[in-house]
Amino acid sequence: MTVDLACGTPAFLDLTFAGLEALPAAGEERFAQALLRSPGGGASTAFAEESGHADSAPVVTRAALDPSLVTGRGASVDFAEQEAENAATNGTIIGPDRTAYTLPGEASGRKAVKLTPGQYVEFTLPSAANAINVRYSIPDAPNGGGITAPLDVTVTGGPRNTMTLTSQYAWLYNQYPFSNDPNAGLLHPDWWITECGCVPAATTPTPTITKPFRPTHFYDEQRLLLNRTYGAGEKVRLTVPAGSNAAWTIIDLLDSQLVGRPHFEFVAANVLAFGADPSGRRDSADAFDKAIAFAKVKHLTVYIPPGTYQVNRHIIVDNVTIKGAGNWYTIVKGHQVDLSPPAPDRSVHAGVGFYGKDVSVGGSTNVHLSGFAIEGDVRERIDTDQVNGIGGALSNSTIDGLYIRHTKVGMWFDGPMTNLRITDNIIVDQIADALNFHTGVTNSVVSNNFIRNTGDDGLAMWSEKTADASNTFDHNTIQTPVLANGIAIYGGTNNTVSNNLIADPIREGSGIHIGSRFGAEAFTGHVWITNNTTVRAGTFELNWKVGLGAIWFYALEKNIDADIQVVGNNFLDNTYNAIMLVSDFPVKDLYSITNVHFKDIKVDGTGTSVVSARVAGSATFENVVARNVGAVGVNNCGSFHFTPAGSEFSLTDLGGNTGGGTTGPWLAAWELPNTITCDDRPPVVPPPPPSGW
Ligand SMILES: [Ca+2]
Repeated sequence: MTVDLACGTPAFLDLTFAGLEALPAAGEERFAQALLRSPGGGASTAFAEESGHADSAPVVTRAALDPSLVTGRGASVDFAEQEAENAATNGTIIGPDRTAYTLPGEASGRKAVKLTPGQYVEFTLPSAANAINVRYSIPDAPNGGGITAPLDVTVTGGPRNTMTLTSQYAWLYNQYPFSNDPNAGLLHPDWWITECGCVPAATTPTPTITKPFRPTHFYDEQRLLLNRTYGAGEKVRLTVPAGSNAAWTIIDLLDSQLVGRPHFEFVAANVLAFGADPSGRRDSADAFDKAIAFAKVKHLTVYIPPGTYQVNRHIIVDNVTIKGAGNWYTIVKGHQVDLSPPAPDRSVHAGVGFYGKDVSVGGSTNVHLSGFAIEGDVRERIDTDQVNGIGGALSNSTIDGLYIRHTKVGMWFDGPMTNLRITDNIIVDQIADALNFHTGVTNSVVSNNFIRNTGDDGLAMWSEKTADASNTFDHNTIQTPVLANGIAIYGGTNNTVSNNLIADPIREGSGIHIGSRFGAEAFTGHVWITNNTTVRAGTFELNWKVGLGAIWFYALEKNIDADIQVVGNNFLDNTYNAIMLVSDFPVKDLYSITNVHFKDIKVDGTGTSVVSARVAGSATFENVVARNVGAVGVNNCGSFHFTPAGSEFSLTDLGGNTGGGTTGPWLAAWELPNTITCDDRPPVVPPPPPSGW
């Protein structure tokens, strides 16, 4: 979702000052201390450099955590993640740091390894592998647009491969919808910005704005099939050649895996028979269309054999099955095409994508896509461009085993539509969301997908105009969305978010978000948020200048009063609070959040409180167990009237709410039901790393 927080007034700044007079005396001192912190400081430790260590026993992680801490959560994948900061290197470890606009802040685990030419990082394979994926960052060109630079890959006893790294898909700057120009002035000088706490165009003298302004989206990733299979214990060394043109190369992590043989489909409409070019030199779009038309007549599957196929426009799919040889082998790759004049849908660019028919012409049904990669060429965010990997309306359809990168949104659906199953896909390096169910998507499932490095929400349901209903996001892994949230639900009916693993959201969002905003329909029926784990979530909201919760509820445009059950979730290493319920200053007396129920929750480590309530309403708590809590258990501001009746937000203790931290039990009797404890910027106490419960 487009964030709109940068627009308008700094409401929460005003609001907090309004709240100052109501603070208890002890709180005033802490509040004053909090104000002295730098705006971007977050809960992070200062940018620390330390030299890497030399031992090389493999440390396999999931979202930079010991896998035993996240058993059963997130996607089951066929690769092993190893963080560079745990590998052997003669480079320099950067981080930990959770500050937005920094290289460690966007790294998995908030740490990475910085190499200069001649330096290396070396990973020990934990199991047999014939393929790797490297997540990395290299500098932008001085005037934007990216550079390419080499990275040598050697495995014990094997030949040298050289990857060509690129920053052409990385490095965005400035205000929404962002720019590739590091030297650009403000895109919206008439918007309030947090950096000066002012509207620059309306301020005299004009404030000096540091350039590049708000650099972000630093990382990209790249896959490589090795020449043979290497055994466990063999060493993958990534070396920056001494003559590299990149001043530095940051390695965040390595994934390694054993890729199976290509899949062949012998009785099929093979795209090669219709003129497709597996070398990628000639455009294959028309050949794909012909194969699809033939397959429909003959009731055949369309097969795309191993190869790279150039496709620079949408392939329209309806009532067809398309299979590739596997997403390591069959790559459908496009380059961006300028459209002049714009297309009827207002797109000014075309790009590769598989699209169902638009709902205005009936949508598509019975589409089954599997086993190939879609690689786009999207380098900037233009929200009217239809340059998504998958799009349109797809009812009664399946999407399985795709790998999608460098598109605007991996999969963006415009309903109404129903019964779509999306399983076992990898979506990385997106300009915006990985997946969005937009408008009336129903009875659909998104399961076991792996998502990393989106430029907006990882998985979203956006009930604009028509409610999304009876959908489930289950067992997905979402890492390092550089903007917005891991999973966001904007309105809708009877939707479920279960068994997901969400790590390292970076700014203007958090792990799980339930938001009444962006013109969404109301939440009705129930919302079930069950058995998810978040880690290192809760960003520092740069405009409000408060920390967000790992899960946050936001009543901006309507009440949130559906039956919301938050059960069995683990919130680990929360940067600020674990649970936030919030409204916005101009509407704080209009909208409330009620009927939210928290049960069987584990909170391991909060920089500040367990619960932060900055809205009118109520919630119940049962068996919410917390430890390593950095501030008072409940930050209760209500709707900021601070009357003798107490906060406008009430908590109900249903029992079993134990544990706490530096300020005692997290849910102490004195806090109930609605004691005002409003202290929005307490000192952040970074918790110890999560451990077994
Ligand atoms: Ca890392």
